[in-house]
Amino acid sequence: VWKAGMRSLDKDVESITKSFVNHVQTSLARQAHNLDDLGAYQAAALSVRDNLLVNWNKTQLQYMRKSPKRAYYLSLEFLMGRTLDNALLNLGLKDEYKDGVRLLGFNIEDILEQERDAALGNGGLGRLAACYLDSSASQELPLWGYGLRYKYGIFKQLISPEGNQLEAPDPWLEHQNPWELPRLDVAYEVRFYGRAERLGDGSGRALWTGGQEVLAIAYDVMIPGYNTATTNNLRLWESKPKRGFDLNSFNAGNYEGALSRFVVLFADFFAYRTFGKELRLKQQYFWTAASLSDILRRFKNLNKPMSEFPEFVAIQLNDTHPTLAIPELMRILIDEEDLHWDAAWKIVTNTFFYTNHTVLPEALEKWSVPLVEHVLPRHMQIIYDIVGPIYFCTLIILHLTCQLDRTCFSSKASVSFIYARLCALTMIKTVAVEKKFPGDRERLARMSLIEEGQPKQVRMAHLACVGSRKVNGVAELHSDLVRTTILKDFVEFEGISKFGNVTNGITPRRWLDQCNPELSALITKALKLEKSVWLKDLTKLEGLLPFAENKAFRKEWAGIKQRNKERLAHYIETTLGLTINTKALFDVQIKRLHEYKRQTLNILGVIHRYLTLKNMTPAQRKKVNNRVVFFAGKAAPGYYIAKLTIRLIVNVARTINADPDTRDYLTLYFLPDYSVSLAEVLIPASDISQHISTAGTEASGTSNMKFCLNGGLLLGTVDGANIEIAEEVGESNVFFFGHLTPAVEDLRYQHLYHHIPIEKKCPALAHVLNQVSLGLFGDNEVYEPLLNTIRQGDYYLLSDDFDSYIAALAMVDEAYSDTEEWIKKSIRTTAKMGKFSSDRAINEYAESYWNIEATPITPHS
Ligand code: 26W
Repeated sequence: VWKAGMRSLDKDVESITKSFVNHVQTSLARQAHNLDDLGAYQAAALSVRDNLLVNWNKTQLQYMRKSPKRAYYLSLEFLMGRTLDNALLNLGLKDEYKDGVRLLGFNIEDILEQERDAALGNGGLGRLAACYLDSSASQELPLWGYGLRYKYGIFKQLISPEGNQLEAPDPWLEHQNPWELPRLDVAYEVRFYGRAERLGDGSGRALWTGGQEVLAIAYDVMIPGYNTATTNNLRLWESKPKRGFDLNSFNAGNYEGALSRFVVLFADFFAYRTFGKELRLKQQYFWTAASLSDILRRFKNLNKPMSEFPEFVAIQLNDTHPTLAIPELMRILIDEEDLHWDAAWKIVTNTFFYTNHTVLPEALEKWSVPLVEHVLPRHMQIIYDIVGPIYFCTLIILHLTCQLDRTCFSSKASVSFIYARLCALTMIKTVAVEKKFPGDRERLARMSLIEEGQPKQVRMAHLACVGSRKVNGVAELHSDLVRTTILKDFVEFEGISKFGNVTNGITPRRWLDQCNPELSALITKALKLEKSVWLKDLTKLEGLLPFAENKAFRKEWAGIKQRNKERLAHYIETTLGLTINTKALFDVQIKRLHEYKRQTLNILGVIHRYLTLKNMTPAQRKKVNNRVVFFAGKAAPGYYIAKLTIRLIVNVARTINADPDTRDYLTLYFLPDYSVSLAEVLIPASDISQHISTAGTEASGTSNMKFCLNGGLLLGTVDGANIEIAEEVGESNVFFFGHLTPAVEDLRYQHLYHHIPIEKKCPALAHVLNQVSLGLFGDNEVYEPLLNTIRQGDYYLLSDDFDSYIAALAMVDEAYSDTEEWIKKSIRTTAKMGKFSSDRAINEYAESYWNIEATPITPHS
């Protein structure tokens, strides 16, 4: 009876309209005749959700029945963007819904525009997580995401009349969210603070009591695969006070006390600057503890011995943010499951995988020891116990070599426990290390999980590394840098095979088919393949190569780029009231504002172009390519220099867009509030995009892949995934400039110790800086702190790369003048982007890291 009653997919227009009208009347309690676009969006979303649920139920049921090994992607960020269009595409119901809502008097495009972005993250790392969810479902891999159900997404960016970034909250859940399923029955207790007392029986076990307990409640988001029934899950945790609201404190005006039982959740990576590091640490623990409880409960349903945990579970740590999962799993296994330390450690180190996403020292997470001790006393003990044996063994050896320094002993480690463990330890390994590096005390200090200082700090990257089965970077160059810089000592200690690379990828569903439907249709026509074939095997794009020689095809290709520019111009006209010259080259740099990404280099290049144009006669100007430069991106609220860069861009735009001498040849726009949805309009419209980080600083970049997939050419440095893009598309199809990674250290040294005044070193740049200083763009003096970062120190090497940057821009102009050749480059670029599908990346993780297999969901189960 149950089976007969089971719902199936709405596949035809009739059942779609029926379910739509049904939701209008029942779920929304509204009348069909006065329904607005927002209501229509909600009804459409609810009816699509019913369809997703059919597949979601089937998928979860089959995972339960077949118990395949599963992978879990722990990420503090998921930049999902909008869901409706993607769900329709993946379900294969786009045309049906388009027709269905039209019959009811609506336009699908207008309905799609109603949806707010789910912006639960900051940038590349969060969007990567979203692409990986799409790919894992599309590849039928049993993977779940775990994250936080933030009350506020990343802040909304406003620009003041002076050009300053202002931040406004993003209460994205204000209107109800049709894409989440509250699971009020899935709840776990999470403890903070309190006391941890070792049992003192030599077992290393402890009792953690007291403190504060909160509840983690699950909200599920369905993740449909493209053209498959597989529908995976993203589970987001919300926090609730455990025993009701503290009304007494509340009424006494002690709001903070009353609220302290919640873990208020902010997506903003930098919110902790305002709301305290303690909040961020609590968020991290809250989410990892809830996720682990959930994973363990699912494993226990299998009735397998704990030692088999790693055969059924792989946990991916997206950067170091979830690293507390390592001591937390140790705590559960030892204190609650009664396992011996070594057995527990074996399980842990076969379960976790760690991906590093940056080598910038200021972005490597460290937690102060007193803070961890206060919030998570038991975890601090465990971290010391992880450090202890390695540390003690080596110390004993150092003692034997008469180098023992008593201050090295950590008072917090349980000496008796560690001595007990010492006997069991594989001394051979330590002795081998000692043999290899006799008495190398500096190495010990470098490798420690605890950094000495006031206060001492836990180095999360080291903890993630020693607690994981494998470690990887996100592009070849970056993975090399991980191996040779931040984790060099660990490579020498543990062997190189633990340290791999998985070059990032992007989902071609959202980043080509959805955002550029015309181009997708042309590709389908040219390849003579079903769209579903090449969208799932992106290397098929190579079949476009011969079409670069086909004039009629080139015309179609260029026509699409032109219409995408017009679509962007229309969007800007309607949202910002600005008129854009669509007959110009569109030059785009969109990403988080950061000194290492060098938006400053770009804006100084724009000023250089402006000054050059000013010096030309009208006749000379007429020969110059028209150019429209777009910037978009958010600065961290506390990042003064990045905010100043925005202000400079906005004010340069104001001046040059108003200059009658030049405005036909050069205009500039800063588009506020960059988001996934804005990227979807900007990327298909670009002729050239800029990825110009100082060599060795951008781990990978992923928007570079998105632009190239959409036939935009790349202007960049030899950094991150730019290098691999150039390898694929050929260096003749990219515009590279600037110093290479190995030169960077030397150049920085020279800046410090052999300073050459900028006027001498790079007169063109000095001239540009002086014009800004002289107030050409208003705001006298305001920009000095920004300009001085270049005049003094110049850590990101703008003065070293400026001349070659200007030369590269000139090459772009020259290449763009030859329209037919340019279109050929554009076609060839798209054709060679197959490698950068996130399907390829997720399969690499599945095979070489997690050891999980595709688990197809049979439609009739
Ligand atoms: C100091 C700036 C900063 C702040 C935070 C850099 C990096 C972070 C995060 C901890 C990590 C991050 O977002 N890294 C980005 O990850 C992307 C996905 O792998 C890469 O494409 C980007 O190059 C990398 O910066």
